[in-house]
Amino acid sequence: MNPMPSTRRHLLKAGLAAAVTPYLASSASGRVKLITLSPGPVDLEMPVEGFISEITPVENFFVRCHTMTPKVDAATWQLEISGLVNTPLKLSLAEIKKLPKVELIGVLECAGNGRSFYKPGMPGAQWRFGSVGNAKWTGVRLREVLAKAGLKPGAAHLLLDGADVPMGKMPDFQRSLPLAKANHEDTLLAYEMNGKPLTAEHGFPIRVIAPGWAGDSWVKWLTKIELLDHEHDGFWMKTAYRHPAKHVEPGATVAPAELVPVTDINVKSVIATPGAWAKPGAVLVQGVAWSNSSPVTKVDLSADGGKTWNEAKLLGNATKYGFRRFSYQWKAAEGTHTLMARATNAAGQAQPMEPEWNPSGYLYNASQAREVVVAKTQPSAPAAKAESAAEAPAVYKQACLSCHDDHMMRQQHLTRAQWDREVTKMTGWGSEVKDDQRSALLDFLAARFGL
Ligand code: HEC
Ligand SMILES: Nc1nc2c(c(=O)[nH]1)N[C@H]1C(S)=C(S)[C@@H](COP(=O)(O)O)O[C@H]1N2
Ligand SMILES: [Mo]
Repeated sequence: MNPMPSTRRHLLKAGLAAAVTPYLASSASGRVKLITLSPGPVDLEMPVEGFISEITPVENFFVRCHTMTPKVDAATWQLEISGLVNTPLKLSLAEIKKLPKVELIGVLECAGNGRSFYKPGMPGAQWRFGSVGNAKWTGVRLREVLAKAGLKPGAAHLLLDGADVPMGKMPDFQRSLPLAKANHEDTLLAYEMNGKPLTAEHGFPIRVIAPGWAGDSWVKWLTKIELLDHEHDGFWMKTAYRHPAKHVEPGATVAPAELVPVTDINVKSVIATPGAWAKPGAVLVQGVAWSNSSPVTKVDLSADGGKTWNEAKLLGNATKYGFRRFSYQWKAAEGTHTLMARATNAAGQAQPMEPEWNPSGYLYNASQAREVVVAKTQPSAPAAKAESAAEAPAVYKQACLSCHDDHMMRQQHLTRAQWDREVTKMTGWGSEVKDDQRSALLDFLAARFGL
């Protein structure tokens, strides 16, 4: 949707409209308590205990929003198809649902999943393992919708826009999808997730399903498809969601010309159980593995930090794009051990031991090292790190807490130079910081939310 004027009133209204679903912890129902990275824009991640079910319940499914969650009225909602088409169209939800119904099980993973593990770190949502989930999506093939409009010669990319409205002067979240991916039989416009209408947070009434590709292409609250003869040149295509095509050294500065859009996700696995402590004897190691459009064929397990490996058992259903469960019987002796899982896909790609660092921290898939203390009794939890008591200057409250709260800052671990660039990004989006306030603000950000 087009940006609205950046009035203070709009910012306040957007802030109040941020609906935060109260996720409750309950092990009986298989529900886990999602970790709140930010209450608004809503960013929630699934803790590792959730990586136990093949299909992720909607209540356990991570949420990633670049701006406030829009409220869409299904009765008046329309999908507009325009640009290089023979017949520009506006389709209602009922008209879309008349097309052949398709079901697909597929993993949705945020490109930034695992960002918090990269060293050196970078700004952005500091995801650990859980900005990924696997759902059954029900909808229609995107290519069937395109066929209704008929493509003109030269149509090569689909500009996708949702009903979400940017905050302040931030660029609208708009993405483009190459025609070949849009025309793939598995690329859908979904209206259901796990057999129920999409929830507001997951894109009601319609979202894009781009199996095998990272979440940034899975546009939510879809309202517009415009056929273009070029890749869209907005911020979320040309600046965000790009990574170097070749290996770069950690911490390197990479020229924009060296960056390509993020597409395929990587083969990966997460260990759900045991947690940080287990009793000596037989311990069941369980988790899930997933991949891009080349399915997982094997998961190896190590209980000695990667020195020796044994094949884990694959459980449940083998689907092209879904989670694959695994388990492994571990004979655990007393002591501290490092469990690791390493998934391999049909194309022969395997998880690396070292992460492939890139400037924005995308597509992390290094093998997870899970330290487990094996002892008869549970050790006491290590003391939490005390927060620095740096005093907030007045400018912090006015300039930084008007769109979102300090969850956004608390999760970062940035140097003063990185905070400087972050403040430039935010002032570009509408935060007001006077020249003579900037230094005190940066001192505070680096002291309170620094390395
Ligand atoms: C005009 C509204 C607005 C103001 C004012 C604002 N922010 Fe933000 N900020 C946002 C939005 C929207 C996001 C979420 C972006 C996303 O999810 O991609 C964000 C995200 C962030 C993040 C997460 C990293 C990132 O870049 O996405 C940090 C850190 C942050 N803001 C810090 C600040 C600081 C420090 C200030 C004060 C100098 C500030 N913000 C003022 C809108 C604002
Ligand atoms: N319109 C719109 N679509 C969007 C987003 C957004 O902010 N706005 N976030 C994207 C990103 S970055 C991800 S990872 C997925 C997250 O989907 P989920 O919140 O349903 O898990 O939605 C994508 N679709
Ligand atoms: Mo994402």
